[in-house]
This record gives sequence, C-alpha cells and structure tokens, in this order.
Amino acid sequence: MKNKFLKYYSAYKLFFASCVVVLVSSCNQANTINTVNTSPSTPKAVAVPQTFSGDSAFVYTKKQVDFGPRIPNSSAHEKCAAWIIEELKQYMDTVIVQEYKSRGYDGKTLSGKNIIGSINPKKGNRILLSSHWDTRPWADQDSVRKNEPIDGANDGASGVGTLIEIARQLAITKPDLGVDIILFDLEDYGQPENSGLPENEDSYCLGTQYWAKNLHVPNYFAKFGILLDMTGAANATFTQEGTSRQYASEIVDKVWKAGTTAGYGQYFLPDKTNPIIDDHYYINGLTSMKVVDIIHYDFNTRSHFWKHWHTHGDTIDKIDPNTLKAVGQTLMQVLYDELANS
Ligand code: AHN
Ligand code: ZN
Repeated sequence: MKNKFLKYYSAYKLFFASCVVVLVSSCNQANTINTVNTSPSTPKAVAVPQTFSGDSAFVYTKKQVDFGPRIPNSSAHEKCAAWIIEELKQYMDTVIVQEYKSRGYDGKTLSGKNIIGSINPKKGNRILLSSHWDTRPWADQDSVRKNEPIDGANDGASGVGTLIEIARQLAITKPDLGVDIILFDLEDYGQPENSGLPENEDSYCLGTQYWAKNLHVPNYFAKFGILLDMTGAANATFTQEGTSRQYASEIVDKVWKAGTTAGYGQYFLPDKTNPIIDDHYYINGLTSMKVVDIIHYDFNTRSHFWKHWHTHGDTIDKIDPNTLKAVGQTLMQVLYDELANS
C-alpha cells in the first residue's frame, strides 16, 4: 500500500515538475525564446530577437513604390538604387554595387546594378538573403494598359523592404554570423506573354545570371540562401516550390520549420508545388550554393502566382505589415538557429 502510494506520489511529482517545465518554456516562447532542438542529446536553445518590425518594413516598401516604377534605364530606377545603397550603408559593414550591362529579350541594352550589403564580411560561415529591386515595365497579365509599367509593391519592393529591415535589425542585434543581402536588378524584364517572339525562358533574372557568372567577391560562397518573391500581401501562402526542393530540400525543411517555430505556420504551408524559374534557379544551377524561394503561391489562380502578379493591382494597399513581419521574423529565426548550431 505504502509502496503504491509512493509510486503514485512520485508520478504526481514528475507530472507536476513537467507542468512547470512546459509552463516555463511556453512562457519563454511568448516572450523572446524559441527553442531550437536539433538532436535530443544536445538541445540548443537560442534567444531570437522578436523585434523585427513589419511597420518599418512597410515604410521601406512604400518608399520604393513612391519613386515610381523602378524600370531599367529610368530615372526612378536610378534614384531608388541610390536610396537603397544609402540605407544598406547605414546598417551593414560593407556595400558593394556590381554594375553591368545586359541585353533584354527585345535587344535593348539594360544598365543593371546588383546591390550587395554584408555584415561580418570576413567570416567564413555565410548566409545569403535576396530579392529583386527592379520593376516589371509591363502589365502583361492585366486586361488593360498591358504596355504600361506596374507599381511592383509586392513584386520587388516587399522583399527589399523586408531585407532592409533585416539589415537594421542585424545592426542592432549584431549576431556573430556572416550575412549577405543581395538585391538583384533586371529580374523582371522577362519576355511578356504578348511579345509575339519565340519563347525565351532565360529572359528573366538577368541580374542574377550576371552575378552567378561574376561573383561580387572571388570564390564567394554562402552555406545557403533564401530568396523572397512577393512576400508582402495579406494572408500570403508560401508552398514548398519544386526548384527549391530539387536543389535544396534540406534548406526548405529548415526554413519552413523556422516559420512554424516563429509562430507563422499559417503562411508556411507543407504543400509541395511545381518548379518555377526565379532568381534561385540560376544560383542553384550555375553555382554550388543552395537557395530556396519563398514565393506567394495561390491555388486558385491560373498562373498559381499571387492574384495581382504582373497587373496594375500590384499596389501598396495590398501590402500587409503582418505578412512582412511573418517573413522577416522567420528569417531572424533562421539566422539565430544558424548562430546556435554553427
Ligand atoms: C516566370 O514568370 C518565368 N518566373 C517568375 C519570376 C518572377 C517574376 N517573379 C516575380 N516576377
Ligand atoms: Zn514579376
């Protein structure tokens, strides 16, 4: 009898103690700590700063839109580049601007600028974060004004806005990690659907194609990379896209897990969707670096892209600071997971 009581008593104690552990850990989760546990024998907890601001990322997004469409060879393009460079210089250790000329599908010579900001540029262990900063000169997915440029609030500006806010956060929190923010140019000059020319599928991502063949630093290498594409709309959903899975499935797992750990599982879906051509396709194909694409997937549109993709509906009112926060905070989670486990 006594023995049995003791057994129950210790079980009760154990139960009570585990409740306390659960309570404490969920309490920490709500505040600043998201626990990373890579293997049961070596649990590694990391305090991830929760300070990424969706409002700040929104302001950076709107600022770009306010320049007007950042179409190649235009003055808005030039002015926006100068502004981005100044922002990154405020927050990062080095900023390199890679200037080049590329030929568009239409034969035009386009002046491109890839803007690359780095923290801890000498460190070997590096992570690459990227997006494109140019705007599509046409609205070929729209039914009206197809030959006029779009605002590109989501397609371009949202990813750049998020990454400038990441740069600001890294300047404050100073993780001992190498991080490169690469903002590619000439991504969206891809051949429009109504061009009447034979299909040229390498007409997108000209800035990335240049960079992959002319790295900004000789022998540059990042352990992995994350590309943001249309990551600012309300209730965005990001599926596990095929090119990312083909080249970098373990990075997909890492990033999507981080999204859930950070509390944004409703954005980072487990669904596996078809491969697409985007900046990551050329980095994966032309270098040995593994890059995944976080891109808004819509199950209901014909293109499976965000419903306002390449239309005049891609405007600042569609951008939601909550989505910017979800993506930015997920990136912070990935960076701090890496810090704890490297
Ligand atoms: C193609 O349309 C081939 N790829 C999509 C890349 C893209 C353009 N993402 C945003 N704009
Ligand atoms: Zn686009």
